[in-house]
Amino acid sequence: MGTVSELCASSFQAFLCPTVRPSAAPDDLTPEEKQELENIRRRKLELLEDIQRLKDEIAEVTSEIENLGSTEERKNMQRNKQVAMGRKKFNMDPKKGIQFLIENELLKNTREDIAQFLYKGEGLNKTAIGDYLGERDEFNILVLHAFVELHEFTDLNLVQALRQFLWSFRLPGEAQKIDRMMEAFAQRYCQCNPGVFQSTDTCYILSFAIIMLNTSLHNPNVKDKPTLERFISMNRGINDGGDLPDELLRNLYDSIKNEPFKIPEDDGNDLTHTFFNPDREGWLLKLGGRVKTWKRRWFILTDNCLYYFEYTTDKEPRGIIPLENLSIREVEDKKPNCFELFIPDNKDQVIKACKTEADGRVVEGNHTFYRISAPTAEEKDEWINSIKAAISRDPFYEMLAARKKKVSSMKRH
Ligand code: 4IP
Repeated sequence: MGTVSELCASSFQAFLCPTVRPSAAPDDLTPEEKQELENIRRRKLELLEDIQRLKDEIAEVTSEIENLGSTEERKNMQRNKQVAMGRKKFNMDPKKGIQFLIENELLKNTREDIAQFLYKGEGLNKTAIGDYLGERDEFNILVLHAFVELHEFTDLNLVQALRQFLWSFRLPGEAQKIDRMMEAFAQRYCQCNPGVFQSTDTCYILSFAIIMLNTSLHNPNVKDKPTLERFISMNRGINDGGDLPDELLRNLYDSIKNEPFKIPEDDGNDLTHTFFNPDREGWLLKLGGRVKTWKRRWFILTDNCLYYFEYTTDKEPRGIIPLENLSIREVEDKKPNCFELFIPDNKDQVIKACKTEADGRVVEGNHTFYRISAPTAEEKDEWINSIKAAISRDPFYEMLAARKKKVSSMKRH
C-alpha cells in the first residue's frame, strides 16, 4: 500500500507528465485517506486545465506577436520604399521631394526636421541639398539656419570649419545664394568661437580669401602661386580695420597648402575652380587694331583683364584689355582657332583698352574688336571658357568688395 506522500508523489509525477496515468486508489484506504486522494486528483485535474489554458493563451499571444511582427515589417518596408522614393524625388526636384516626404508623414514639416534630414544627407545629392538651402524662400532660409546650427565648429580653425561645411552640400553657383550661405556659416562660426574675429564680416571675407587661396594653390591653370607673405598682406586690415594675427593666417595658409578642399561631386566646374579664379596664361596670336598684323603675344588673364606681353619675362605689358562689358565669340579666319572680343550691339565703338606705342608711350587702343588665334582648338575652348567666366559679370564680386571696404574702413575701438 502506498503512503499518502507516495500517492502525492505519483500524482505530482502525473501532473508533470500527464500521459502517465496515476494508479487507482487501493481498497484498504481509510475514508479520510480516500477523500484526500480524491482531493488531490481533483486538484490535479484543475491544474491540468490551468496548464492547458495557459498553453492556449501563450499560443494565442505568440501568434499575435508573430502577426504583429509581420505587419510591422510590412509597414517598415513600405515606409523605406517611400523614403527612397522621396530621396529620388528630392534629387530631381528638392522642393517636390520634401513635399512628398511631408505628405507621406515621413518627415515633419519643421525647419529642424528638414535640416536634420539634409544634414544626415543619406542618399541625397549634395547639389540638390545646396539648391534647397540656397532658395530665397523664407522657410528655406530658416531651414538653412537650422542646418548650419547642426554643424559644430567649436575649437575648429576656420579652414577645418570650412572643410566640414563645404563638404556637407555643394555651394550653388548663384551669387545671392552663396552670399546667404556663407553669411550663415560666418555667423555660426563666430557663435561657436567667440573672440576669434572682430565681426561676422571679417570671418566671411577671410572664408572667401581661403577659398580663393585654395584655387590659386591647387588649380594647375594658375601659375603664379601666392606665397604666405602675399596671403598675409592680402588680408591686412580686414579685422574691422585691424590685422588678424600672422600666426592665425599662417596656420590657415599651411592647412590649405597641405590639403585642398574636398568638393562634393567635383566635376571640375566648381566655383573654387572657375568662379573665383578663371586665370590663365599662354601664347596667342593677336591681330592689330588699325594695321592688321598678327603678333605673337604672351597673354595673362587675371583680375577681369587680359594683359599681353611681348616676352614672358616682361614686367610691363604691351597692352591691357579690361573685359567689363565685352563679349566673346568664336570666329572663322584664315588663322586657325580664332575667337573675338567685341562690344555687344555696337560694332563700331572702340573698345576701352590701352596699348604701348613703339616709342614706349601708353595710349588708348584702336580696336573695335580683338581677334585672337589660339595654337590648338582645345586651347581656344579653354581660353573662351576662362574669359567667359571672367566676364560674366557677377554681383558677388561687388558684394564681396563692398564688405571688404566696410571692414577695412572700420576703426577699432
Ligand atoms: C601693330 O602692328 C601691332 O600689331 C600692335 O600690336 C597693334 O597694337 C597695332 O595696332 C598694330 O599697328 P605693327 O607692329 O606691324 O605696326 P602690339 O601692340 O601687340 O605690338 P595693339 O593695339 O593691338 O596692341 P594699331 O591699332 O596701333 O594699328
